[in-house]
Amino acid sequence: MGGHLPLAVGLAFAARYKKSDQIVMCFFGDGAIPSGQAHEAFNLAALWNLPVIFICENNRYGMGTPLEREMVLYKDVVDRAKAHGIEAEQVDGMDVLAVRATAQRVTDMIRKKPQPYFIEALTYRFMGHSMSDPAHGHYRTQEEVREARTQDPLVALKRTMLDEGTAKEPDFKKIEQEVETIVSESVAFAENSPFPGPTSLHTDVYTESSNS
Ligand SMILES: Cc1ncc(C[n+]2csc(CCOP(=O)(O)OP(=O)(O)O)c2C)c(N)n1
Ligand SMILES: [Mg+2]
Repeated sequence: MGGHLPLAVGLAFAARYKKSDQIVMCFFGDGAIPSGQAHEAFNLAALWNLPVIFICENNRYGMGTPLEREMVLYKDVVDRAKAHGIEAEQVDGMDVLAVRATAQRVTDMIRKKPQPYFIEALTYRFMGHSMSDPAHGHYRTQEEVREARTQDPLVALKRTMLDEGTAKEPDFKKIEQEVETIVSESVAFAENSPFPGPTSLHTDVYTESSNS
């Protein structure tokens, strides 16, 4: 958790070093915010003005712990980034089109003027954190989850698209069937594949040499 933030900063440094116009987009949960490596990453990204967009999916809980029980002086997560001199803004993470517009505007801006940026997407997790966490857990009420479900971003987008006439009900049925097929084929592929051998341990992790 949070271990990839310094990697994102390293990749942004590589983009700068190679004089490419690449931008790194780094996604993580609210649970990563109080971790040490997150703050080291924010500090270096700001200090070296690197082209990395930090995107925090703030769903109000790190596993079963509400944010206000994780951080003293908890208010807005964006303030943590601002404290390191990183420009930051909140977006309604339940609004697909708002997230898209924000991502577009921020990437356009950073391509013109490389710098780190922080986006806090305010969202919610309908399911438990993992298999060991029941659907609503002991840390929140069923009512809270039910209330949040009324804001489901996919349902809301579908409603907007139907209202605006950009898609029709059969279009969604087709997408749902395609997704069902991809998922069941992926499960069958995984279950029918041999277990990876010990020699695969370093695959895509280390490389002996690379000129690319
Ligand atoms: C460095 C580190 N510390 C602690 C953990 C244990 N841990 C696993 S998930 C988690 C919280 C994750 O919170 P968040 O990123 O908000 O994800 P969510 O529960 O919302 O899915 C913690 C503390 C970990 N995986 N790594
Ligand atoms: Mg979370």
